[in-house]
Amino acid sequence: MEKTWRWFGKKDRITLQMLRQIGVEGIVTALHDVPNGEVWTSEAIHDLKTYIEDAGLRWSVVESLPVSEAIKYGGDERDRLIDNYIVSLGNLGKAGVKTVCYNFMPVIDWIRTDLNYKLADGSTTLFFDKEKFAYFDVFILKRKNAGKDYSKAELDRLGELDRSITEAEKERLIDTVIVKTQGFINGNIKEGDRNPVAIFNRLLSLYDGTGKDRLREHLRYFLTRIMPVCEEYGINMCIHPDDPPRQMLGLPRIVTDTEDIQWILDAVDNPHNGLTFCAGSLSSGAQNDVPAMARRFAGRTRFVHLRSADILPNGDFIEAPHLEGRGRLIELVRIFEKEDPLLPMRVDHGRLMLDDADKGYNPGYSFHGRMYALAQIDGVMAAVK
Ligand code: DNO
Repeated sequence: MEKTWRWFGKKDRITLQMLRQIGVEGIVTALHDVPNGEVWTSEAIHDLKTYIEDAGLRWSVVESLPVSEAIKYGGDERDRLIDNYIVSLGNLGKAGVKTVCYNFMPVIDWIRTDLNYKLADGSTTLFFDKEKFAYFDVFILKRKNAGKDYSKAELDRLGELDRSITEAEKERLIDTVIVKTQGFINGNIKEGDRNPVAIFNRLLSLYDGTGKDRLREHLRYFLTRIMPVCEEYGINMCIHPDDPPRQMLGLPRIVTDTEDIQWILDAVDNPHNGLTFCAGSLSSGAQNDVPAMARRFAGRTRFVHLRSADILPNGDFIEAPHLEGRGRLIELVRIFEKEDPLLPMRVDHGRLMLDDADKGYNPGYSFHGRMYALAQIDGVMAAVK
């Protein structure tokens, strides 16, 4: 597979020169300064592409070209926003950047409750605590009908937690769930926004009455409209699974398991409608047998995220070391190397280790942690080959 790395643009403290030294071949990035829904111009694409190529690398994958909320909930501006999306895709196609990762998660992208979960060796990883998240839902958002999603015993425990939690802990939870994890990728909420909870609740209300079937239809509509430009330029769209892969906060999620992915690939049965095989997201769902899914969907996979998770008996999950956990990455490397030795792959997330901690990296996107994982995967690839 092609060794790629998610790089956040010219402002990223991890420079392209550093990435060349650690064996990275291709760059995964986006025009992070362009607000969601606006056109990616040929000039801006050309500028970033040249910058990457001047460092001896190539722009392999766009992650992400964000899908605006109105496309997902089917708002009035939907067609205008899809028109813009088509123009951006055409501009990328003309520049020769032809693999585009995106997701179709309403309002909230990936969800974690703890960005610095301490491991015995002193490094830290990312963690999802089911109870803390339920607390956020019921006591902080105060979401209508949230109580119905939890058992009586769970609600009792939340009540207890409410008596002991401090204001600072609440603030940290809000900051983690809807600001720190979302700000750098999603555009809905940014660092520094006042009252993120109110913004978030307003966004949630846009999906009142939108269930799984409707969201699926909106995805089908979107894909059907963009397929012609993808065919014209040979662009492969790759949808990212939901993370974690299940319904959250009363929002529908439609990329959670084998049945969902099969539905999407069949709904628009075109080779340009492909998948980002994110082993990390899929492995945090107990229903998913990750290698079996890789075997089934390898032919429509256009991009791979190598990361792994472990699910704890109480339903919490933790991001596991890359060679451990439910992601079964060694097996995946075998499957994908055989399918397409040029398939772009990036190691996803890494621990905070050595001097990563105080560098202000985006959560999950440390330098040493990811470099360590990349070296492990590099070794696995060599052995498999
Ligand atoms: C977080 C990732 C997400 C994901 C994008 C894809 O680290 O799982 O940023 O890559 O949502 O669109």
